Amino acid sequence: MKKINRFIAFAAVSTVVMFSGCGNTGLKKAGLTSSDTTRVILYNQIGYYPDARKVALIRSDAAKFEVIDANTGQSVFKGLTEAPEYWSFSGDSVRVADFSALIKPGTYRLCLGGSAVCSGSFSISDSVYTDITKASVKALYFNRSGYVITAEFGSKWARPAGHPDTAVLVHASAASKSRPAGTIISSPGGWYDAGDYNKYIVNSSITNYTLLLLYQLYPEYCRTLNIAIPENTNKIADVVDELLYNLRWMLTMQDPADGGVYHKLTDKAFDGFEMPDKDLAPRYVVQKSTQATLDFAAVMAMASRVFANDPDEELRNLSVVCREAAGKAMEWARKNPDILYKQPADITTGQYSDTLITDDLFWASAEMALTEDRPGDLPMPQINGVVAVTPWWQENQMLGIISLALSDNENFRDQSKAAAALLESFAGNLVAKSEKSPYRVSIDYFLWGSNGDVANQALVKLIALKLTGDKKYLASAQGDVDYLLGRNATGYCFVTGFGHLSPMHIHHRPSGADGVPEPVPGFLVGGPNTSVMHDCGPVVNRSKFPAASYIDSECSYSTNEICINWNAPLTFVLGALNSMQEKDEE
Ligand code: 9MR
Repeated sequence: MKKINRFIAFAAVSTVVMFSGCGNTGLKKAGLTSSDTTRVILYNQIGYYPDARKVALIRSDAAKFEVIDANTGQSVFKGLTEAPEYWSFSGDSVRVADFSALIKPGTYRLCLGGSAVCSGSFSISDSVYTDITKASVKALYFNRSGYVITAEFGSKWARPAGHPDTAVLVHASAASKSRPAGTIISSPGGWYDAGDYNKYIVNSSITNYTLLLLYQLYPEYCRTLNIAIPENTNKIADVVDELLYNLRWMLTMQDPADGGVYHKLTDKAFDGFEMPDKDLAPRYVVQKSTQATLDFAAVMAMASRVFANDPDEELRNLSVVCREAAGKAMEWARKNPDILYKQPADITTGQYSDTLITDDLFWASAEMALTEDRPGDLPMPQINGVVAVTPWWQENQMLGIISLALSDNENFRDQSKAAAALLESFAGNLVAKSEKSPYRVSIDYFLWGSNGDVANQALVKLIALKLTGDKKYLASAQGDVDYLLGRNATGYCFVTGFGHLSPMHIHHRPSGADGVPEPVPGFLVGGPNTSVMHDCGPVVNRSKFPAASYIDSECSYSTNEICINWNAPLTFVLGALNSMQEKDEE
């Protein structure tokens, strides 16, 4: 466990000073800084672009608020809060404080009228999300498996390499004629999935797709996004270098003999909270599954398309390799359409299993048809039959819809139109939900990884914005960003290393074992939900309200773990916003 207690860490940056009178005047007269330790003011702790919608939430009776310049204490905006609204998911009532009209760049705090309760500082600036976007990509670098994190790139989070994965055992469940159980294969690289040291194809697929999508839509922006990773000086965009670290590992998970893809590469059981190089347990590739093979085919087909005409020769060459790998995987999946993943008795790590894999089939079919330019392979009824849901690892059909909707291949005109209509209608419903929600977000279900769902809803809205140019999608996506960065029922900015109240005790083995008080930065934690109420033991109680049921404790794997598939949509959303802001266009 981290040595710094959360309360102490927070108290160090803030002190509550309550006195009568307007916050601004009082603060100035007293020459004091005060802050809202009781989390009455829920706000985006990083900030906003000048022209963004700016909404904070107030959990008190305050009828008036003002925004002050954080440096001078001068009041720059005065407003009235809206009537309180009760949110059944958080069990509390909040008032909207809208200060969208404040557009002047600066550093500010929001104070409640009639008291000295003020938020911490936040910025209004054109480059407000630059650092956090870079950090969200860098977090994946920190999770590289089989890789030394040097002090040059990792500063205090430097660590030796662990899990070379150059001698991995074929588990009995994965045995084949050419690779009987116990065969040793090499499968190095890739990212650790999360707080554990295992690598899973299903989750890698959606994660890699999401980052490829960022590069597909905003290649110029990606090329200017400089991240301090060792590949920084090569000609490839850093975010692509980072995603290649995992994509190349994925390629090694395909059995060259038949095209089938192993579901995961793993220890037999989760190990303790130790550094990667201390975990010397044998590693296994486990069972080929149809789900993993279809997801693999989908992301390889996508990668092949995205890199096909890249200015970089290495990526164009990789495009050919990915296309071939996708084709072989699809062939295997056609021959083996229903091999569900079944956790072997001696393996207890993450499952990423599913009993319904029609979504995976649709996603792979759509990506393959686009890559091979075979519209006939994707008849219209298949698209019309898709049920729109927020994409996540278990229901990934919308990824195929996104690819189709964005396609400019004339041969897919009908499919593309239908996909765009489906996506717009779904995104429109999300916007309508956020407009009605007291917390101004679309999320109305809280599963393990709810923050990933919020980020993916923002992603869908930004795709709808791209397709239509309608700014309502942008305003609603901003609400999702605000939520993730602090305007939520817990008051936490959910990205490590950012905000005034940020997770300190994440369920992440390196962060727990490295002796550094601060967690590895740039990770989005899973967030509130009630699916596992007692991951910290029977005596630790969490809120029964799902949107508030979060605890910043290392033991809370169900709310405070980090995971590659939650970071990827955060990177997409922030990157897309940055790119649009820089170019001032959709
Ligand atoms: O994100 C996954 C979540 O949807 C599941 O409910 C949960 C339990 O199966 O597993 C989560 O994924 C974990 C994976 O199994 C192992 N690595 C850590 C992942 C995030 O907690």
